[in-house]
Amino acid sequence: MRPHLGLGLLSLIDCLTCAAMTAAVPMLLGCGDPSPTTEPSAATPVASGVLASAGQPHASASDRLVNMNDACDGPTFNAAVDPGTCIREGGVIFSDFIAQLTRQGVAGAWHFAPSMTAAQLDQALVAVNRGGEVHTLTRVAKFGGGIVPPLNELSHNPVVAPECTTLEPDDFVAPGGTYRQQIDATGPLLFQCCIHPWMRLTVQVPG
Ligand SMILES: [Cu+2]
Repeated sequence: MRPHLGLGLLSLIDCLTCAAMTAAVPMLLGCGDPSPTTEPSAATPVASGVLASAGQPHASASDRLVNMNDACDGPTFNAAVDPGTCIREGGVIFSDFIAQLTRQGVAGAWHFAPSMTAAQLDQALVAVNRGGEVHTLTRVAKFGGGIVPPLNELSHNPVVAPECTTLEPDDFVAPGGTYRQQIDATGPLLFQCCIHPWMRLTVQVPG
């Protein structure tokens, strides 16, 4: 019955991570009341224009939609990690999530859809969080670990992606939230979730 140790550890470190970032990130991994971090609307230019890139927020019919998916089971995730970690029910229970990660290095229901796409310069990626947990869509030079050490370990991502260490509050996309990322470079662009580092997206942008 070792899950207890594992869950306790995850919960502890998760909460430490959370506490450490609380000053800069009011709502994070479920340590606070969930509230949408990014709620773009026609009247509100997307705050995430402030992202890494200097590109301007730019609504377009040709935006590339990316779904952020997960299958967390609220009751078990909230009990194991923190209340508010997961707002959905009826998915993968926490111990199965950990078991999948332990066995495969990924929990497949936690993914971006699509995981590969193509886009043109000047288009934008629009990520919509369809899951029950917070996710990020963070552009990285190289895929790596995120901000939750136990998940890095279980997913075999020991080297933290530097970009995951400089996240801004609006990089965290709450369930139901939306996040916009302007495409401002060519080549294969890599994006990952800085919480669940096996959630990855590659965008091919021709020159
Ligand atoms: Cu995630």
